[in-house]
Amino acid sequence: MENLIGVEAVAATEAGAIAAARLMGRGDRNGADRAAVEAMRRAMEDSDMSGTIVIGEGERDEAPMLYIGEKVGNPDAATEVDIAVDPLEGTNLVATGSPNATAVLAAAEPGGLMHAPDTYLRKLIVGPMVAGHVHIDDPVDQTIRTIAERLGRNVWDITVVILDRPRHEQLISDVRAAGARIKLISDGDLTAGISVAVSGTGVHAVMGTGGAPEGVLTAAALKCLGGEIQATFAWRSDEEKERARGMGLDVDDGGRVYRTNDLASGENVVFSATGVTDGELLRGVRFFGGGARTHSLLTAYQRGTVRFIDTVHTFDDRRPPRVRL
Ligand code: VTB
Repeated sequence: MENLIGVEAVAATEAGAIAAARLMGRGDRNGADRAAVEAMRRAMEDSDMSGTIVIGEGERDEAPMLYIGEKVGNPDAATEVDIAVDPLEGTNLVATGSPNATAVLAAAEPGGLMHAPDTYLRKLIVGPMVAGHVHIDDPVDQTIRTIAERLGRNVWDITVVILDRPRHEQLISDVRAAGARIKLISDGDLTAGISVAVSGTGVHAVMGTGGAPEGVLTAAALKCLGGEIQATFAWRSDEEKERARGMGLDVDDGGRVYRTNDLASGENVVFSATGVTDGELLRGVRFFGGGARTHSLLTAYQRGTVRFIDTVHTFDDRRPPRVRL
């Protein structure tokens, strides 16, 4: 299953990335998002899987496409999957041409990905060397010290990514006091979370509160790449809790810590991300006369494969692709 779905998954994220990248720098975050959504949905229509969206653009009444519960792909296909998408992670980043926007999709057997409501999660994300050695409720300085030890570095060699939000004031001062470096980002804790599991990206941890849907997608990626996410729900209102209850979640869980396998419990998990704008992990879409080139990460849990896929797309079939090394 993972091989088949992997090909479909990367085709979908590539299509979403190309469509969004066309609108880079236009100041139109909603337009870029819409373009990615439409392109990704079209790509799935052409696919050989029968999918149900479990994480998407929102609930049916608020999203015309890729809403939670929507059936996508080919209903007659033999392979049934649950799908989590973030067609454009970092809409603002594309609107301003800033780094690290990606198009993301994860798939698993039915029930293999948590149906997370659109609320917040408080997150601690670490890479494979650190997984199992930290706890989200430990003091920040202890966590930073453990990360440094596990990576064989000094604390001042550690970089933590944090969403630049007023709610993180205390966290930021704690990380500073612990002596680590911080990268404040305007958006995109999902892309940062994946980067933590890939050495060479210069990102060693993600801390703080961000979107719950992004948390599930991060878990799908980390399940395949190694590394760990720990998260607790951070509800904003009773109404949110009520909706979550309707999705079958225990909202009075006493601050339960959800781990990678709670958020992405599937045995067959596939995760694909394609760069929209250049970033630490992936290059952005590059357009040339009659085509484009994309850079993706495709990983599959059972198979234990991590593929970096460099694809040349030809838009004009009268012109041969201009393939360059
Ligand atoms: C978070 C983060 C995402 O949007 O959801 C953020 O997880 C929204 O947080 O990666 P705010 O409500 O504080 O803006 C993203 O950054 C996606 O762009």
